[in-house]
Amino acid sequence: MPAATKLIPIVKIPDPILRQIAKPVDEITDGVRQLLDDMAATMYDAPGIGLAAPQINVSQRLVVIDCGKDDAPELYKMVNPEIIALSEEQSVLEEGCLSIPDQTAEVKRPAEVSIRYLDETGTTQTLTAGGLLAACIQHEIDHLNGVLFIDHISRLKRDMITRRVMKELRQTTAS
Ligand code: GNR
Ligand code: NI
Repeated sequence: MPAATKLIPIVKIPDPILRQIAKPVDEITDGVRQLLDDMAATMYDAPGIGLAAPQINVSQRLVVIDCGKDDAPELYKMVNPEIIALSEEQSVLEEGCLSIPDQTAEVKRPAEVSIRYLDETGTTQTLTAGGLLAACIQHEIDHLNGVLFIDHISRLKRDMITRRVMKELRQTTAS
């Protein structure tokens, strides 16, 4: 019988785990499936439309995404996702990140992406996406490579966002 899901605290910048390259998962065990379910519960609770394992302090190549509507959820659980194609066409979307609380910026990325990944049964899946799902997939795979959305914007905007988050952090941890 599967264990109940649990909510896991989300790691924020400047935690160094967010800058590490996450390790490929070599066997999809019940523990991995439990982690994916806990990640989904944590993502919905936040709420967010995606979550990568480094954000819950696990340096493994696991991602959950749901860009569906509230009344039509569309949950993807991905193990070892890999980009296999990116469109020439770019598009700009407003992004946020649960690890960079309360900050957003416009990010330009390829408009369409194709990926390959293993689902929770170990079956290889391929997926081609555009729109918000394409941006979210690229944002989550970036997390597995230690990359954050602020790395895709100007240094001025990045420094502004980083400074705001650090200030908030100081104020909420002040003794
Ligand atoms: O909740 C999230 N919203 C979002 C909006 C645009 C592009 C990407 C995202 S992912 C983000 C959740 C998160 O931090 N995932 O890593
Ligand atoms: Ni993020």
